[in-house]
This record gives sequence, C-alpha cells and structure tokens, in this order.
Amino acid sequence: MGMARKNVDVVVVGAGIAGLYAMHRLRGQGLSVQGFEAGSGVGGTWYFNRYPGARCDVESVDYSYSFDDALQQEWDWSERYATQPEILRYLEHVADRFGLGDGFRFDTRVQSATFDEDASTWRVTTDQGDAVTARFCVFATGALSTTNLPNVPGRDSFAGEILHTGNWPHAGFDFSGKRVGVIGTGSSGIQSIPLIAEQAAELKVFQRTPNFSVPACNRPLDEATRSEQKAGYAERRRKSFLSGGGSPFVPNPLSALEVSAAEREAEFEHYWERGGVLFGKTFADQMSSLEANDLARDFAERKIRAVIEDPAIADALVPTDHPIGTKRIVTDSGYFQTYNRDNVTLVDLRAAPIAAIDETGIQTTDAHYELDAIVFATGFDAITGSLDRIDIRGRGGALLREEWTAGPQTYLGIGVPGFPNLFTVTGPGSPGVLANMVLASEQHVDWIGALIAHLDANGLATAEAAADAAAEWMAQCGELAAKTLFPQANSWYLGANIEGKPRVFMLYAGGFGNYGRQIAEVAAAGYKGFELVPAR
Ligand code: N01
Repeated sequence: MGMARKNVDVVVVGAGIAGLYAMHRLRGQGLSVQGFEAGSGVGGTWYFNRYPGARCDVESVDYSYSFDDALQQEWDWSERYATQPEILRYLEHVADRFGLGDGFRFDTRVQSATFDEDASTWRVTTDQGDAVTARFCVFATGALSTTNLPNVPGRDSFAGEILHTGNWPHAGFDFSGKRVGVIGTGSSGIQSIPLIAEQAAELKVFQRTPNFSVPACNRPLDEATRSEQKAGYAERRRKSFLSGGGSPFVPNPLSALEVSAAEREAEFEHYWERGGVLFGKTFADQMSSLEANDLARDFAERKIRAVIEDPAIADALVPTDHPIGTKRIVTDSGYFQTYNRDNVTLVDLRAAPIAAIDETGIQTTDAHYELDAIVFATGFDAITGSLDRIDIRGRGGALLREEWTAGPQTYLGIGVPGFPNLFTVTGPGSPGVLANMVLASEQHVDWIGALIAHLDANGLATAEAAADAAAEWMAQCGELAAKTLFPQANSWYLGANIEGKPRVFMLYAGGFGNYGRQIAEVAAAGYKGFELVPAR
C-alpha cells in the first residue's frame, strides 16, 4: 500500500458503513477521494467488535445498503439478525463489488485536520506520515468506535488476559477451562455472556447497572422469506425512510393508557414476540409518558423473573433505575437464563463496587475473585469520542473538542460553525444511533454529496454552518429530547458513561423520517443556515 495522494477533493475518515458509501458516492460524482482507516480492513464497528455473540439488533434485510438494487437483490442474509462475521463479509463484498478498498489507506489513523483560511482547504495528517490537502473533510468515524476502558486501580498488573469487546482479537479467544470475569452488562456484555458461559469453567459477571433485554426471536431465513423480502424491497425502503427509526416498522398508534388491561397485555405479548428493540414500539406513548412506560417496564420485569430460577438473582437483574427504552434495549439470545447455570455467578457491584484489579483477579469492597481473563464490556466514548481524539482545527485555529466542552454544536448534525467544508456523518445533532445506521449513513452522504455538487456548480468554495442556525438546531434537539423520557437514564446518549463529559442528550429525537424532511427542506431552500462563500 503506497502513500496517500497529496491533493484531493475530499478526505473521508473511516471505512465503516458510512465511509464505504461516502467513497462510492463521492467518487461517483467525479470527485477525487482519499480515505483513511485505522483498521487493517473495511467494516468499522463490524471490523472491531468480534466478541462472541456479536450481532445486529436491526433485521439484516433492513440493516443493509439501499443505494443499489442489484446489490440488495443479490445478497442473501442467512438469519433474521446477522452475526458480526456475516455483516463483515457483506461489507467486504460491497467494498469489492464497487472497488472501494483502493480508495483507503488502512492501518492509518488520522491525527489532525487543519483548515487553511487563505486557501480554503483542509490539511489532514496521519500517524503514518501522510499529509493531504483536501477541499472537504467527511468524518465517517462512527458513533461507537472509541472504546471506554475504565482505569480501575491496578488494572495493568493483572497477569491474565484483558480483553475489550470493542477491540476483540482477530484470532478469537478460547475461554475453555478458564475462570472469566465480564465487567459490564450493556449490549456487548449481554450478547457475549451466554456464549462465554458455555465455554468457560467459571464466569463471574460484574454488574453495576442491570439492563432491559428482550429475546431476539432470531431465526434462519429460508428461501421463500428471502424472496418475499426482496420482492418487497422498494416498499420496505420507502417506509423505512419515512419511519421514526429507519426500519419499516411504525409504533402501535394506541396509547398504553387508553386500552383495557387485557388488550394491553396482549399487545405487550405480541411486541415481545416480535423480538428485541421492536418491543419499544408496543405503544405510541411508551417513550414519552412515564405512566405508559411503567406498564411496559412491569411487563418486561415479569418476563425476566419468569426465566430466572433464583428470585434473589432475579431481584438483582431487574432494572429499576431507568424507564425501559431510555437506554438501548438489548436484543439477546438466552441472556437471563444464563444465570441458572452452575458455572455463572452474578456479582452485584451496587452492593460492593470494584475496589481494584490485582495480579490474580478483581477485588470488590467485600470479596476477591480469582480470574484468568477479564472481559471489559464497558462500552464507548460514544458519538463525539472519535472526533475528540483528532486535532480538528477550524477557522482561527479553534480546536473542535474545545469548542464542544459544554456539548457538541452542529447544524443538522452535519455542519459545524467555524469549520467550513467539514461534515460529520451520523454525528451529534442527527438521529444517529436512534436510527438504522445504514440508511442514516446513506441519507447523510447523499445530502453532503449534493451540497458539494451545489457548491461546485455555483462557483462556491465553502459551506459553513452559521452559528445562529447551529444554536437553533441544538435548541430544537434539546426540546425534542425533553418531550421524551430519554434524559431520565444515565446513558451514553447523554455522555453519562464517561467521566467529565457534559450531560447533554446528543441526538435528534424527532424521528428519522421527520429529520429527513427537515434536511431536504434546508437543501431545497439553497442550504439555508449555511454560509456559502464564493471561490476567490
Ligand atoms: O456499552 P454500554 P456496550 N465498572 O455503554 C458498565 C451498541 N451495540 O458496548 O450502566 C463497572 O451500553 C456499564 O455500567 P453502567 C448499542 O447501541 C449494539 O454494551 O455505566 N461497570 C454498562 O453495564 C449499545 O447500547 C449491539 O453502570 C462499568 C456497560 O459497562 C452500544 O453499542 C451490540 C464500568 C457498558 O455498556 C454500547 O454497548 C453491542 C466500570 N468502571 C453494542 N464502566 C447490537 O446488538 C462501564 N461499566 C447491535
């Protein structure tokens, strides 16, 4: 692999779902593009998150690109919810099919991006010594890619293996015969725990906060189902782009409070059987009314208790600190049942927190656990983390992470005041992770591509989000979030999982379809809210 090109129209950072499509779309409109990717191959989050049990919680038929009908007709998903290896194979296939890999320099981390005000260009440098000048920078760095490895005292003295779900060894890890500790019970912990339990001699799960998890109801897809899905793709995608969450499902329009108890129970049962995050759509007001949410929460609690043999363990596993859905509902396969196994112990950190890690294991305030391996399933510095660790300097040398110390400021989740021609894909201020990330990435990249085409067609050099437009946009995001129950959870949506991060709900909670309409209106109005500056 040679050095990167010195001078291009666009630098794309990241070769995950968004970066791959950006490479395809922007090249396709005649732009020269240089991509950079820290991993050794394409895939982004699906490249790094190789832990056992990793799979998507959006149905594969929906969690796939829509931009090319031949692609969606050709590709066969084997299961309703694909595993990480299958999704990675799909993304590698897309890269091959559209010849995208050669646009990226792999094993290369972008270190800085600096705006040159005189030339109206960005200078991008990497840890491999590249220095590239570009008119535009597209940050497709992902919402969940900078891992959070808590700095537990003594961590590095541990003599056994330390793993993080978000950066799993490519060769896998054999837990056979080992005493294993898993710290964290978010999606990554909950997906991996049942599989680790099957292999390990002993598994201790260190739980600080219990989480809601709904069985995936995963199943293999047969040929008939696949054919039916493919025949209906156009309609499926149309509905998805209009929907709240980017998949072709709409919430039940009923209020949980207006139906009879029997009807309510039947609806909960029906949506529970649909599996995973779809349970969040049982009633229209489940995410806005605490009273409605409590009913959903009570139903989920009964489901959890029904599969756990020991009531004391069930007590410890039932979430009590947040309304259901205000943290991403986990989509699991046999999670709660795992605690019925003889080789699995739940260590409740609310009763006795971790005090330290030492050479032989984990010390809580009341016991010591001897371990051969510790799995950190402790999540990510989400949404802003991957941007914050790059030195991004805009006009006047302003550093992006310093501009955002009180919380991210974007216009439409795409442009940033003071940072002309820099665009974020599925970044803060957009629906981001509240939507299907594949379609959300396509939506953003298409919009950015059209903006660049508009600039070039009109002799314009730069587009910069106006400060007042961004302030209004973020205020709107705050108002939308305040109408929901989201702010009530200590979630990574609010940065609550990272010490020192400002507590701001970072996403647009008004729905993917509504957001799409809003950004289309901005484009139709000549990119209202952006300052468009002619070339000199
Ligand atoms: O991370 P998380 P994740 N000591 O932040 C605990 C997506 N995803 O990687 O809640 C002890 O949710 C922490 O405890 P607490 C999905 O959107 C999707 O699991 O802070 N514990 C929590 O239990 C998801 O939401 C899939 O008290 C500590 C856990 O670690 C997002 O990624 C699969 C700790 C972290 O949970 C992130 O999920 C995987 C400490 N010092 C991920 N620090 C799909 O299904 C943290 N914890 C598609």
